[in-house]
Amino acid sequence: MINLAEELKQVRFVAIAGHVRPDGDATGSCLGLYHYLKKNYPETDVRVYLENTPQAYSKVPGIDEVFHEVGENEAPDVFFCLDCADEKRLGGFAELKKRAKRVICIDHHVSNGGFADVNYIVPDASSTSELVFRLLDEEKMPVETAENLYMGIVHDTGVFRHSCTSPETMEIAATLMRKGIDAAGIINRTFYDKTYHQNQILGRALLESILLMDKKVIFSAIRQKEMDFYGVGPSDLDGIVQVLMSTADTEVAIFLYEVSPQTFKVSLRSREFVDVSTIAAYFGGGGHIRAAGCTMQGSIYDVVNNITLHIEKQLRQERDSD
Ligand SMILES: [Mn+2]
Repeated sequence: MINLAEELKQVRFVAIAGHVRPDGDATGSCLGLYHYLKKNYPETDVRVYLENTPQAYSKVPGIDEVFHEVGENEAPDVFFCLDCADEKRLGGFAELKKRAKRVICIDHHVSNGGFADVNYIVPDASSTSELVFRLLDEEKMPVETAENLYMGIVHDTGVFRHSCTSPETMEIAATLMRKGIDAAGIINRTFYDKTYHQNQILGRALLESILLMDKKVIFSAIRQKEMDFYGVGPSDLDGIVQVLMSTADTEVAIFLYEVSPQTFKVSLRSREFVDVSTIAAYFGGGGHIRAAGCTMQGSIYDVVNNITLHIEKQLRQERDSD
């Protein structure tokens, strides 16, 4: 475990960054740590770096203080790299890692090989936000930190539903609630609420979805021209794969969206047996056992065909081992 007080002794500039296309956990863990350090280390210059965050996070405490670019001469004494399985996931903020005197990585991705000077990696933790919580002194935690960490846990557990939700996760959530956060508001505003257009494109994805492999797999895809028609971008498609996965009796949900001609971002979810992280890793992506993603080339048909071969193989092994 990391001793924060020890790490931050006489440190002047601390930078914190999360992964590209920040989700609730990347945003929540970064801003949760940010508010804690700002309150307890007033002499230290603390900055958070994230790419643009979804509109749904507009009320998240500290979101307006986030930097989106690295300044020319910014060289942190300590750099916290949160929720990133590898250096590539930092995107443009990898520059901070390069310039930093000391790099501390806090993460819960299975694929994280430990690329920092100090690595706190716990693959079975619900979220990076949960891991940040474990490093902080409860008594010194401002409510803004509690709000952010709660958001991170809520998002990565799918509101305490996914199998990564442990009794300890619930205990941490309870502690955060006691800090006086607006728990229901955070869940509704940042997780469930959708704009009208986001709901329309979700409806479209559901209408066009197809059951494959004896109804074990559900699949849907959104093309660029459909996104243009509804006036939405990639971040508006968050959560679609989860709704597909809620189809009873399916084991895997596959959701694709087109990023350029013949190139698709692929999101994978599984219910119980299939390890989608190894499938995503095979195609150059990564993630968790039940939630992973990658980018693939070819027609929609090619992409789905390639993925289902891997699913088929895993399900066959599962059957044979019975
Ligand atoms: Mn995470």
